[in-house]
Amino acid sequence: MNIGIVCYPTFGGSGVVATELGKALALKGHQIHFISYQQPVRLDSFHENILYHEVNVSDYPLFDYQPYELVLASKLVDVVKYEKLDLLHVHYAIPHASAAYMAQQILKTEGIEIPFITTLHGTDITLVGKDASFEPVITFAINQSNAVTAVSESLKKDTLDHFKINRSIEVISNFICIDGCKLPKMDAELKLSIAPNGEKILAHVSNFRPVKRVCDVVKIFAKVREQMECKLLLIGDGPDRHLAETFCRERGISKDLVVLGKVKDTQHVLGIADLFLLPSESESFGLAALEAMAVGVPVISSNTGGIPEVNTEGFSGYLSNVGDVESMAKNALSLLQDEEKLAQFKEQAFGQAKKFDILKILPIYEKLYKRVVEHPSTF
Ligand code: GMT
Repeated sequence: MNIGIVCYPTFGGSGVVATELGKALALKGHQIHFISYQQPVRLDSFHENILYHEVNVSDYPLFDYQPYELVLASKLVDVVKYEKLDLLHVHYAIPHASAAYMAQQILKTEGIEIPFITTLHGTDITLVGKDASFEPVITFAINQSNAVTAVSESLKKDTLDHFKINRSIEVISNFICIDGCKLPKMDAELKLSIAPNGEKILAHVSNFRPVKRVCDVVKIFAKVREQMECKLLLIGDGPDRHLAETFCRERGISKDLVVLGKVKDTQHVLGIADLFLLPSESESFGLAALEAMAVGVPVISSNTGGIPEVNTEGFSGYLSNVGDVESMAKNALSLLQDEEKLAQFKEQAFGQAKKFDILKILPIYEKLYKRVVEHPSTF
């Protein structure tokens, strides 16, 4: 099949999911065309069957804000027409679903039918989408998509609760590439450089937006550190990074804080961690937690949104109410202070991640693609 994938190219989970899905489809022989304003971060080398089409937004002085959606729609028309695409799969509703709809309508006037699938990822619904100024366009674009998927049951429910949806939404869970049955080997040299005295390592990966509650991450760390030697590894960057750094400086614990910034191969670094912290305010799925579990790292998280569909209480980690840092720190210590239990949870976290193996999810997407191409009317 000849498939166009529209996504954000940045470090966010939706871009990662879109890119990994495209790479896996290409390996199965599909022709994949990524369409975005920048090369997606996880698409950093040549892959057979994959092409990248850049959406160039000019800086014409008349516009204070460049009309990205229009430029994207024009690019989609061009790529669908000249690359003879069978299907568009857009990740994140804003503005990708409405741009795809516009391209579809333009192409229709030229006698070209192109179905599009919208995958909802989270903040497009839970935060941005609920903003009244976006609501009519999002509702319309979701309802007009030829198929809509959500990455968790929780996100499907949120979408149905907050928008006037008059069509079906299929849940296709996020996935992870599991390489073999055994836990991948961790980088012992890296671990030694971060924790030279065998300190336990807590890790957090995010875009450091307020919804991630980075302050809770450092509060949990500070509480654990009162009881035992440990390090906190922060991966990613964003608006609340300075809050974490300031918190640690004020408490004199900065020497145990390691901020790595935007690392591309997060799983390589996560492999040296003992625990992953995800205390988010809202989270449709929690791909970062799944990436941690896939390298055998148990998760201490909040119980919001789709996280309970990923992290199983008392098995792959522990879940607490949003903001309950006492409980999260207690749960973290119960694992870190008991080597046998920690080893068992590491194995179990890996076992849990295997349930989300891409090999299980890919055929579900392929089946949906086939159905939509053969019967494009919305369902
Ligand atoms: O985590 C973010 O804020 C980024 C955002 C995105 O779209 O890139 O992530 C959302 O999509 C991910 C992939 O489906 C999910 O794993 C994240 O849980 C979701 N984020 C939120 O719901 C806050």
